[in-house]
Amino acid sequence: MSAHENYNKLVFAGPVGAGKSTAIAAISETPPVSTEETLSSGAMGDKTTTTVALDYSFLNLEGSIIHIYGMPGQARLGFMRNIVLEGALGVVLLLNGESEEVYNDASYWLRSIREISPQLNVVIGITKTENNPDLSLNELRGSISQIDPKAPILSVDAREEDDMKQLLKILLALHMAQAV
Ligand SMILES: Nc1nc2c(ncn2[C@@H]2O[C@H](COP(=O)(O)OP(=O)(O)O)[C@@H](O)[C@H]2O)c(=O)[nH]1
Ligand SMILES: [Mg+2]
Repeated sequence: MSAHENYNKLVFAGPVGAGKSTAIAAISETPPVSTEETLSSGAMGDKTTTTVALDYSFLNLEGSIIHIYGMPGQARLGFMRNIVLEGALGVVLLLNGESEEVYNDASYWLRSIREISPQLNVVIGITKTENNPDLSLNELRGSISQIDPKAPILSVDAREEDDMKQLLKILLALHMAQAV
């Protein structure tokens, strides 16, 4: 029996500004532990802080305690990704749907996760889509089809608890399907 048998760990990944810290705050029952620093070269829009180390929180999802970690988005903290992914049951990849880089980000982040953990379940949530009417989820599916054609892609709002819990439930369902 593994010591981690009942340790349900899920990770939020994605670039700076995708909504990882927002998502973790939205689903947390207690205020999340988070390490933020002021962005050195001025604010990105209205965003003046960014996660340096990681966000952590937990929630009770349908009777199970789920531990949630946010992965640092910055390239310079890329060395931390495999540490944060250690023991995770799955990853919610959040991407900023407002960004011109969203298609590149999708393949870049998926590839990065797959390099560390080839079998890990990933569900993709695209945030801020209301600000980008031209965004095509089908085009996004196309951009990741070589890497992970089965990863579900949903348009979500990271501020909405229900949206974020839906992503977690999809991940847990994928995990259960794998486990049997
Ligand atoms: N419109 C919109 N804004 C969002 C959404 N998710 C996050 N934000 C905003 O985007 C900014 C960056 O979010 P944050 O959680 O700090 O991103 P992180 O760098 O991935 O942790 C914050 O000002 C959030 O309020 C979303 O789904 N829709
Ligand atoms: Mg953050």
